[in-house]
Amino acid sequence: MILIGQYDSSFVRRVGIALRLYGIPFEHRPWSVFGDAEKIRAFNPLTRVPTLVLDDGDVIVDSASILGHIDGLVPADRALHPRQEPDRRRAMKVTALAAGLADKAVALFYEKRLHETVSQTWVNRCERQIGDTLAWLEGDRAARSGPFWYGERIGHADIAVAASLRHMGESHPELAGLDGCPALAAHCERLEALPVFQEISQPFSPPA
Ligand SMILES: N[C@@H](CCC(=O)N[C@@H](CS)C(=O)NCC(=O)O)C(=O)O
Repeated sequence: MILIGQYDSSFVRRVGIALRLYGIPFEHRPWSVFGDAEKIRAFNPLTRVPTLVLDDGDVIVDSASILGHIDGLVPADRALHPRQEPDRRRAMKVTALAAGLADKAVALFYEKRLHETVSQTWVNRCERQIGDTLAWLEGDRAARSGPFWYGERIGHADIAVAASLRHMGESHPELAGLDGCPALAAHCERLEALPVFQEISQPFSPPA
């Protein structure tokens, strides 16, 4: 399979990390959504990443759909999302909040960098959504003592939080970031130190 997109996207990165943790071989094409738009469009009419091209030529778009597919390729005891309730829905909530925070960080970046007239209303809204979500995630992580969000094993929730917060910090140095979020800061530091996070990694590179 082929994973399209650069690892400075938290969405691409979390797919790459999950593929590596599952031991699923893949080819990486680090195409930029701006500089390589035509190449990406040939596989995905939305011209977005991540885009995953399967060996039979089928194409899966959107990180949640891609991860749903690859989760189904591994035995239940290796899955990065718990398969039993209520653990499953709780892990999915943390994952969705982290991915949603990354969505807002991307939207905020595009607003500030790509719009000639920046809407302060939209900026305020994104910053409030990011701040409130960070506070929720900090509270939930601080209530847990294990090395990972749900105990001894890494999961999609851990990966999504660490990937999203690295992207947020690098793309928005003007925001408070993880100041005042010690549990999240420790979580991210622990994950970024893992070999798979160091390998599947790219510093944030703004669109030219
Ligand atoms: N919901 C999508 C979001 C992906 C996303 O926002 N990708 C960005 C790069 S970080 C992108 O493709 N931006 C180009 C665009 O939206 O036009 C997912 O989970 O895959």
